[in-house]
Amino acid sequence: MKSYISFILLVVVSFSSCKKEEDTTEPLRDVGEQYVADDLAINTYLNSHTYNYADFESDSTLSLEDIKIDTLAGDNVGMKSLKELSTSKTIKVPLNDGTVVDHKLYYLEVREGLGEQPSKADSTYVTYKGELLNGRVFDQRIAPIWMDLTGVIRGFREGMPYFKTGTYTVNEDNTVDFSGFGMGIIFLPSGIGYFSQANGSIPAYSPLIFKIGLYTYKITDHDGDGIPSSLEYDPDEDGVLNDTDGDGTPDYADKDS
Ligand SMILES: [Ca+2]
Ligand SMILES: [Ca+2]
Ligand SMILES: [Ca+2]
Repeated sequence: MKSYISFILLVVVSFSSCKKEEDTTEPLRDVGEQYVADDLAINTYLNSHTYNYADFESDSTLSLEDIKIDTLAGDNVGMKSLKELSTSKTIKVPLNDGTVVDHKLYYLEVREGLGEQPSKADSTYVTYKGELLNGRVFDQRIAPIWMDLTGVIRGFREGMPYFKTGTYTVNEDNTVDFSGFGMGIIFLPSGIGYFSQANGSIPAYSPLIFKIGLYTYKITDHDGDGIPSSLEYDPDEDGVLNDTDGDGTPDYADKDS
């Protein structure tokens, strides 16, 4: 009986503490202001960190787990910073009020692949490791998986086309050996990540780091109309998906447009 009562109490207490949390939820932050804060945090990180790039120049067998990001201190003084090694790309993020906030994505090629570059509407076979700027790993795939880029966060989708696939051979037992696949790192502000949504161990408003290995890809045609999705998805790159007939279904997934 006693334990029954304390169970009821526990349920009541945890329910009311949940409710209290909801009441104190902060209002949605301004996308432009958050971007300025995120870009500053990303630049501070890029300027103060490096990675073991010399290892990748001399050893073509290294994989994603061998990428070691470290601070530009001690033995690393004199090495190139991540900022010097990376390139930025501006991504247009349209808001509901019709304005657009430009977001910079930074990408860095660890190893140029021997194959081809996917488009942001294709399906890719990838390994990845997602980290926060504080180094905490929030997700990783050591064995490659298929990811349809139209179904992932914008920054991941926009970053992938900078990398190249590898080559592969199919063995007699139907296993596949990949070699010379591209590897790189992307750094994204929260506006092209999860923004205000906390997700698993990712707090709201977190800039994200993804180390990526791109094994192979498939050109996709989501609506099966014979036109590849890459040409129908967002060809003018304004962040608004084309919807020619205005029925709310974007062209790449709309058979009749
Ligand atoms: Ca199509
Ligand atoms: Ca568009
Ligand atoms: Ca449509």
